[in-house]
Amino acid sequence: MAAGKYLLYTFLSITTAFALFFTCLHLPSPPLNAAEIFNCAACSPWCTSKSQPTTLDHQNPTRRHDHASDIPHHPLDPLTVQEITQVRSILSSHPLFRSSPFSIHSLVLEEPQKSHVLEWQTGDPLPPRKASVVARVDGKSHVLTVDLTSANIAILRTGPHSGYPTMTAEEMFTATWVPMKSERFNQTILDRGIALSDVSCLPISTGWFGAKEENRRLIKVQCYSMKDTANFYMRPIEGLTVLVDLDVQQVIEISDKGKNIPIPKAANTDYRYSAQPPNKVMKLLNPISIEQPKGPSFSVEDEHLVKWANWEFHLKPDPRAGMVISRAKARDPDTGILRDVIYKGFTSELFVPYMDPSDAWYFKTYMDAGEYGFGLQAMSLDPLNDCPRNAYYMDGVFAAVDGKPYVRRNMICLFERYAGDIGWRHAESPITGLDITEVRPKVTLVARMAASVANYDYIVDWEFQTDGLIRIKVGLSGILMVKGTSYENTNQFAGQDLYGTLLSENVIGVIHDHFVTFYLDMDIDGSDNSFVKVNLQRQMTSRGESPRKSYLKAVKKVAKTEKEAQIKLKLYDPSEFHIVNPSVKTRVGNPVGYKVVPAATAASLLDLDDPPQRRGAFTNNQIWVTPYNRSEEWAGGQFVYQSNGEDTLQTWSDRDRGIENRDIVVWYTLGFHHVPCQEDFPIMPTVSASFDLKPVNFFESNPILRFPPNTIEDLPVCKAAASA
Ligand SMILES: *[C@@H]1O[C@H](CO)[C@@H](O)[C@H](O)[C@H]1NC(C)=O
Ligand SMILES: *[C@@H]1O[C@H](CO)[C@@H](O)[C@H](O)[C@H]1NC(C)=O
Ligand SMILES: [Cu+2]
Repeated sequence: MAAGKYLLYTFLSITTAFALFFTCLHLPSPPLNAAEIFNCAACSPWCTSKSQPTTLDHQNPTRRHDHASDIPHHPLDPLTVQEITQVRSILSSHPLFRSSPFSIHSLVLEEPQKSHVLEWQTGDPLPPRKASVVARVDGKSHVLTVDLTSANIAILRTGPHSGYPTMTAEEMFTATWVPMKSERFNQTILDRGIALSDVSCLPISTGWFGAKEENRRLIKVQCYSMKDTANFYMRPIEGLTVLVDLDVQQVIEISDKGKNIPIPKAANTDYRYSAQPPNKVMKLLNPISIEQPKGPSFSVEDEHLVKWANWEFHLKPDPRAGMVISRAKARDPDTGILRDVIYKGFTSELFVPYMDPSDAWYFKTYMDAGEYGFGLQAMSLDPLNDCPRNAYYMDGVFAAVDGKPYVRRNMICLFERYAGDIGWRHAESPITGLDITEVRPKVTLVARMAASVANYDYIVDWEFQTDGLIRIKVGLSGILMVKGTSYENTNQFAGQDLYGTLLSENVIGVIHDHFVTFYLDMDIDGSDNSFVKVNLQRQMTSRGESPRKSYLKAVKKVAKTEKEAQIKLKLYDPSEFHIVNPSVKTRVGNPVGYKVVPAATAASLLDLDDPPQRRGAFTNNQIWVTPYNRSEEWAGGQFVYQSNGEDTLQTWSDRDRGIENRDIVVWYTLGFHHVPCQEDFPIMPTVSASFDLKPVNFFESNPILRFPPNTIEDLPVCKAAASA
């Protein structure tokens, strides 16, 4: 879902900064809370504040790391504060930028050629540092490469082309004020009995619905009443849509079709703890946290290189993708060698179409990464609630509209997760006389971010397991985008299509989908890989062959070209989806591989020619495989805003290029159909879905066989009463 921010923007920025300071003062990493000190006084020393691990000083969430002196250490490290400043000064001396006002829509590291990154080893000098910049000057979008060493600027592409760059936070903010430039807008608000000071507006991307909307950057602004609640999303001023020109920030058109629809009441909409009636607060649980008596087992070197158990990977924030995992390698338990698994993985695009064709709703078909910036919308994580104790927090360093660097604190967290699950086990029945019980607890490492794209919150987890599995999970929470209605009870509209569910008096939760498409450049033991469909087929036995009539047979088929790897999931015609390295075999001769393991998901049911689906065509299949091409990273195209769908994963894949035994990229789309229900009001409990990347004949045998079990000596109890 989408939308940046509104009238509240400045206010919120200030409170966010304030909250961080609050955090700093009141949540130091060693427990200083009186109860904790008391509890720990008599216990084994590891849980006192003195013996908290200090080796990972930087994992203190409250560190006020000054990024001014950061320097890059790895070819994939994001641009530093100094580098962004340098790019800005190179740009400002270029004729293109000197003569006219400009806006920077993206300013990120231009990653070196993959071959250079693969050759690079710790200690080598870094490949030349370059920035990739998307800027708008005089109504034209430009894609530039800025070389930081030579100060050269290469202009790669200049508009016009289908679509516009990601909006800047500044223009989203400005757009929300534009309606108030209109006397008619003000009058409409007043006519509905709402004070202008109570109005909060959202900048809503317009999608694309034909030629009449082209050659002009547009946004639709819709508003809410903030009176008596912080959850203004539940108080829509329904049917009022202001079409705004995003470049000149002027009202183009006001559509007002909801005059008779009441503003839903404020009662029971506030979700803040502080706003709950004190006598109704439910303290049903004791506080909980995991214990790590010897400290966490991961380390983060040079800010971005993560080492944990048998994994190593590079992790960085990105303004568009949110979080990027690169060069993920797993250590082979037999040889001790780090083996390539993923070259690069990230959230490439989202697609969130609403299922209401009426005037104020039809255009709500968000593509959050390319339109709003999935990383730009990721707010600071809340220590102890968003991520557990001992988490490491990574800041995002981004460029503002004027090219100046700014820091988004605690944007990503990294932590070890023990959820009480089992890594592997076996117990022998007494009849064998063997008396065996062997169990290993499952501990994983999670890299997490949470994007708040206005009302909605997307939690993205990359969870690494010691057995080689990687689980990629998306959690949906936050607040529904709701529609005002005159109905107060379901008995008032029998048989009528409301496009959703009545959630509360005058509030409809509109049906919608969420699709999240992941880019997965798999490099299994090297770059040249193949994609193999392992189709499970019913095989009939021949007459008299067996008491059985049928069994299942695995039929392997290597996809030779892209179209053979356009996959729609089918429960009654199931397949496994392997990415293998045909040149590297196990001891017994299987090609080493990983498989994509889908789980509960949803597919788009929109008509393929519906304009939103043309733009979101990357959701037409759940899996795609393309040959590696560094220009093909964003599934909805580079310029997604108002794009018409001519540059998507679908168009690339339809070229049907060869994908056998070469460097390939796998794309996976995770989907949710969301039919809102009353429990989603006034804020949604998290709903999650995931998929796995799982080793398949990658290791010679169970890679965690030799992990030791837990013993009581490893896990002393902090306080006797604590476990009672
Ligand atoms: C509309 O109301 C706002 C808030 O009171 C005010 O700042 C603005 O000037 C008004 N617009 C017009 C055109 O009167
Ligand atoms: C790489 O991608 C770009 C953008 O889709 C395309 O123009 C180009 O033809 C592609 N190159 C190859 C070799 O497929
Ligand atoms: Cu939803």
